[in-house]
Amino acid sequence: METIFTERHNLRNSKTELFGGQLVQPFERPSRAEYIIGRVREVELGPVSEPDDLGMKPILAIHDKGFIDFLQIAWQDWQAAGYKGEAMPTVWPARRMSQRIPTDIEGRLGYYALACETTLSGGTWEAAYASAQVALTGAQRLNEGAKAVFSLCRPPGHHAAIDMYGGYCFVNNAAVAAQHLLDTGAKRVAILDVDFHHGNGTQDIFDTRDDVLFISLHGDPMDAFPHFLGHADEKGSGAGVGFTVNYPMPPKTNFPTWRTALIKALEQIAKYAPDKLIISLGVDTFENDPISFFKLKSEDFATYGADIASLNLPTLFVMEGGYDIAEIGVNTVNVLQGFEKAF
Ligand code: OKP
Ligand code: ZN
Repeated sequence: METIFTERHNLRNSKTELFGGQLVQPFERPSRAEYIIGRVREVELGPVSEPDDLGMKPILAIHDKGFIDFLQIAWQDWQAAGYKGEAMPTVWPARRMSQRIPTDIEGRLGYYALACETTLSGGTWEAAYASAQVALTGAQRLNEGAKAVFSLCRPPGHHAAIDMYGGYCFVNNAAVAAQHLLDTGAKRVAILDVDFHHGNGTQDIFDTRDDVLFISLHGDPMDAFPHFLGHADEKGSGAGVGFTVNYPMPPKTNFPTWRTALIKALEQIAKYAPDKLIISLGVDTFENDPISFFKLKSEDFATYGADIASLNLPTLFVMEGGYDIAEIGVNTVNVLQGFEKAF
């Protein structure tokens, strides 16, 4: 399997994350991608290629122009305001308040952020742009006939909505890739999100649509980030009713329980008969993940990779989360090898 990767992910290297009331070193850090690419090379998964540059158009096919403009200018405006730390919001347009976009940078941060653990820092936009190109290049490879591709995206994307960033995400890489596939011939695309966290951004982007089936397996939002989306009764709206499916699961969920939900999801995908499949691949379901509460073991990742292969669909793996850095390479590549051996 070919991997798409660029060192430009290193441009996303913020120094702070608000966690437990303290500013700590971010869990989402550059070494994550280095461990993954290291394992890809160690097991000789396949060639590693640089992304092509497909430009801004496919990003703006998903995201609001004002939001993307904001991501590009926010760090400069924050510094110009004289602040010493990294950029984070302190105020939001909460219930019954105005949704007018403020002029002041603090107001704009609150308008465009869905969470404040994720700071904006120099290079963030450049890395997020490159990450989207990694996903888009993977989608192009499927169009050229590849059976499966690994887009080693960093920063991740599934929490990013049309006009909101947060949860370590800025541009929704999987959504941008899905739209690109639809714009280049696919009639239907399925996105299966196996990251521990609910893919609120992806769900929101495709909420009203029937040309993308979105299915997510995740920690119950009653107990886990992003807390305000991902309940089992969210099934899509308008023309999209029935094309959003959520499997929230409780703390300590083990692989047999998780796999039962996966098998149901795979049956729903098979019935939908998409032209292409995108996996939002987070390995923070691992038992030792520092910020998550599922109990998957390293060998389980290979097992479910093989389960996904049984769909026999052209498949794009888009990297999302996973924070046990020592094991992130093994767990991620186990999914890809499990898939390849069974495909
Ligand atoms: C990004 B991805 C835990 C706080 C978690 C943000 C998590 C973002 C996860 N107490 N805050 O889905 O892996
Ligand atoms: Zn996650």
